[in-house]
Amino acid sequence: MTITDDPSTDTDPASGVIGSRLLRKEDPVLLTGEAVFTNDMVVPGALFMAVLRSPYAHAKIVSIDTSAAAELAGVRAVYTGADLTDLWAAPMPCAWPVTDDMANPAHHPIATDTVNYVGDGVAVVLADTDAIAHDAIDMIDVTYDPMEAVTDLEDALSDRVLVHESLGTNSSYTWNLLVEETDGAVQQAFDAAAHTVSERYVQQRLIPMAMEPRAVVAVPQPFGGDLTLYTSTQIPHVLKVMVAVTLGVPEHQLRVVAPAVGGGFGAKLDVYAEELLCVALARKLGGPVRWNETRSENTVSSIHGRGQIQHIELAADSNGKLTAVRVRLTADMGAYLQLITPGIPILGAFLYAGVYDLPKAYDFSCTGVFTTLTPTDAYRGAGRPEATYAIERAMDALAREVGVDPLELRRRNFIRPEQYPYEAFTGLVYDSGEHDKAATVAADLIDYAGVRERQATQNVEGATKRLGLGVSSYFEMCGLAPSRVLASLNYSAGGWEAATVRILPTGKVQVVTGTTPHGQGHETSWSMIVADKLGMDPADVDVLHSDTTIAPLGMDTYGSRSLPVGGVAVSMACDKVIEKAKQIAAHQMEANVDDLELVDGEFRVAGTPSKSTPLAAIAFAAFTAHDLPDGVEPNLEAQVTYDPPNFSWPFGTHMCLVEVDTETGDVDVLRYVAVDDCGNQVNPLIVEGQVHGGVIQGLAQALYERADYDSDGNLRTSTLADYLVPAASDVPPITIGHSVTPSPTNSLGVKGVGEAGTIGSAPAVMNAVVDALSGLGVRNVEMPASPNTVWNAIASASQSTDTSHSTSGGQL
Ligand code: MCN
Repeated sequence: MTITDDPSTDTDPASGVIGSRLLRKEDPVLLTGEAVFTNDMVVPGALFMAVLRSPYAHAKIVSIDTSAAAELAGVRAVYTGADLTDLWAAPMPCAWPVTDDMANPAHHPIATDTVNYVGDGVAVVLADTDAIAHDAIDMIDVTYDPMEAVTDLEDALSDRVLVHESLGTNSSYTWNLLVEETDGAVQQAFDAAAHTVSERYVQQRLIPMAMEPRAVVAVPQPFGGDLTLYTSTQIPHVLKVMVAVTLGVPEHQLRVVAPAVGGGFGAKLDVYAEELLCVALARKLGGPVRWNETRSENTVSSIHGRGQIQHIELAADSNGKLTAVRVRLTADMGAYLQLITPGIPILGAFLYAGVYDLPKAYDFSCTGVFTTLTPTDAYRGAGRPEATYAIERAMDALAREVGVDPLELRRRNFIRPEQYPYEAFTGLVYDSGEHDKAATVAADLIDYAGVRERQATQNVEGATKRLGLGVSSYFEMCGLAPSRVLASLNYSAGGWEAATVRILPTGKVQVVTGTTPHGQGHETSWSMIVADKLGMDPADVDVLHSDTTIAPLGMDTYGSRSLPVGGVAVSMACDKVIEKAKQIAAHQMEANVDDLELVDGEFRVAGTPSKSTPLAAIAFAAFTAHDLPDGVEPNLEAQVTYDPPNFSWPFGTHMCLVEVDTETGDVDVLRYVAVDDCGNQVNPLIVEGQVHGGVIQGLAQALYERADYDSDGNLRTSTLADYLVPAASDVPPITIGHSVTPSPTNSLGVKGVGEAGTIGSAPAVMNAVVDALSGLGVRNVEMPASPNTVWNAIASASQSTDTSHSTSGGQL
């Protein structure tokens, strides 16, 4: 793997700690194997749970015989769904009922009468060891009456076979967003357009594949009703509320802790059956219960991502300036609605016009459809990579239609810097952006003009190694808040975040954050924010998180929200602490509060630098409380709960250079350039790490990964031998460039970056692949662009002059 950076474009830390490339505090324990993951926890007396999973995608459960399993030595209990119905106070939660009439079948942690996907839980065993529990589930005898599987989205839409008979339909909901300046503006724009394109793209299902599968340990206290749930989750705070509601556990007696998580990528932003089962069974039996997911189990029992069929139409004037966008989506919900399943495509609904200046002529509709496959839910980017893919692929199609270079077409359409803050067609206000600048940095880094010249000489008739250059300009809509805007989308949670900053008597600092880092480096970043504010060493700041007893208030980590919401809350809490400390300092220094300033960790009287008191001394004085001004409480601590005024809108341009071998279909990524503008950067090293990981995830969707099902609903890619996660040797050279356009909506001027790489990359790669083959008549290649798929696309293009519209079915 070669990852190269362009140091000339690094953020220059003008002063202080923010902007410096501090190594992550989190890494030593992870790299030395000292970190404690949930499954590392030693819990004496815990029973091990194993789940028997359905081998059928769709079947009635006729009978279950658990007698042999129950008799196995070391087995403590065996339960079927019917045995456990009394434990559920409510069905498993779906927190995003996107429409009032959304169909949502009741879903419990263990099936009772039908199974609806391969991997659906049918029975559980509790045993003295993990091995005995797994042996025992093999001894449970289930008689199924198989039904036809529903694996094709377009077939599912026809309701030929119903996934849930009681619903009478496979459609969960249809969500519309029609924005028109005047009635019929969209159709009028299409009627009047000089150019139109109509494209169909398939977002294949992906398996998130975090480094660690999931694990759960539920520990009830021996005396009293308190219970601690340790789990590999991104959302301990949200989970706590949901466990309380679903199981009827008194919330004040529940503590949820996320030890080292091992990556989540959205898949651990959920409330899973096994979490509810462990808590319910630990309470029922009065002792600890634990569960550890195997890798193959993970491929069917943790959520999948993407899974959409996208139809996008663009209308443009004779210069290629967009005049209307129409989108029709069919989104695969899988068998059930998990925590935010139905909302994922809706998160993309606002981005199908990308970074372009579109008049009020936008027509979006999405239908969520049930299939007999593993439920889908958030996967890095969650709706936004899908939207970006569609608009960016369609912009290339439009460029071919208009007959201009794809970068030039984008430049004609970019929202211009002077239009910011920009009220978009949807009514959302984009905070800041310089799209042409980001595109120019990217074009310079990849030598855009030079590559176009090389193409002219290399991609000639008969050439078997063809160069392709792909462009993708994107928005990453993140830091989703304020809460009242989320309410208007029917989203059940808020968008705020909480932070406490506590200066201890000796001057060291504790930060308590409601974010739940699981690879994003918040301990480092939040320390840097505090160090910068208080004028101290980041090593003297400790960041506490991921435990609902230590950090009772929080909304957790997803949607690239943690810095623009949680990090800003930390900064605001620092301001509050400084204000209090200033009052104490003024009192002690017999100075006017307004004359004091905090410089390099000490309060100085403006104009009299010799008169100063260290912040640490003020902290000690606040602790002893011997001599505080009237009305000032002891100790230095402040809490802030911050609900931002707006989303944050990072953006950027990615470019990819590929060489495609037309004889083998092999795609070789020669260069990759990512220019991501996330406003001011707290730690450019972490930003780059986030971008690298994200780019590789998008590249993996473009070239390698696909959850491949047969028509009976069996997952054919249930091991890492079949599901092609890219290896380090598959990763191309990545050049990172930056542009920095601060957000005007928060005091740090920051925007999120956690999903940017994933959002920008898949369309850049696929546009490059299609660009390489455009001389052969290829207009579309489906993802993943495996050698076989590419070779077939070339072969069918040679038989047909127009392959721009795929005619494959609705299987993802
Ligand atoms: N950062 C910065 N300056 C900026 C923006 C971000 O220094 N202008 C830093 C932040 O301080 C933070 C990190 O970058 O340390 C990411 O911040 P942010 O963009 O706020 O994103 P979140 O922390 O909310 O992370 C969520 C995001 C998502 S949605 C997924 S999915 C994802 C991702 O982060 N999953 C990950 N990155 C991951 N990285 C790892 N290792 N593992 C995962 O599961």
